[in-house]
Amino acid sequence: MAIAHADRRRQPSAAEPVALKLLVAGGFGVGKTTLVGTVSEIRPLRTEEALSEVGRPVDDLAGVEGKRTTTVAMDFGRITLREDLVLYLFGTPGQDRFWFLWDELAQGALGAVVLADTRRLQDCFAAVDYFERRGIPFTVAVNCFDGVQLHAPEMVTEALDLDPGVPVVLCDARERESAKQVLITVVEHAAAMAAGRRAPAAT
Ligand SMILES: Nc1nc2c(ncn2[C@@H]2O[C@H](COP(=O)(O)OP(=O)(O)OP(=O)(O)O)[C@@H](O)[C@H]2O)c(=O)[nH]1
Ligand SMILES: [Mg+2]
Repeated sequence: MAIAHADRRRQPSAAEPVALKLLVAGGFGVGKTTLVGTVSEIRPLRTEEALSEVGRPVDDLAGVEGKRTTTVAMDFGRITLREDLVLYLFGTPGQDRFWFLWDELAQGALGAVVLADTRRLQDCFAAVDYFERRGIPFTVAVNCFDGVQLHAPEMVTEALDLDPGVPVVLCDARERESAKQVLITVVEHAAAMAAGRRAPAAT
């Protein structure tokens, strides 16, 4: 009887959603905080500090001249993709001097979005390297800032020297549906990678 009882308790109830952790990474000022805020159904936690005159030589504002603040620890948001699937989003700080926080944030992450700005594609190299090295499935999402010529996803794959399986999508971080589609792409890619690892192709 005691065993049967314990077994029953181990079954996840249908009403209990699965919670997954995703990271939103990328270079400085690519729209990470914007994306988390756009999709989050709770008021996102932000850790913004004003950009200062002192930081001017290192904080490259080309293309985002209107930017007044920067993330110094993380962004946090939540979105329910389906009634049985909740995503917790952790936006990373974009500036190199906060790299030490990434290992903490990456713990237990199912996958990641690497946001990129095609005007400054090189700024996301470090994030791509980071996830490749750790085997964390990621998707590159190109944030299409207004008035900027779009590059085809294939060109981004080539420029970033991505493995052919890594999805590249175009998005607008300010549009909820667009941002949500990015997250769905990451979850599906991570699920496909996990399935591939469980059942390696017969050699
Ligand atoms: N036109 C346009 N502006 C955007 C878009 N996404 C973000 N922005 C603006 O770009 C600036 C940078 O956005 P953030 O979301 O703060 O960028 P971030 O990646 O979190 O920046 P850090 O945390 O400092 O690295 C802000 O002024 C946004 O309003 C977009 O898709 N189009
Ligand atoms: Mg930010």
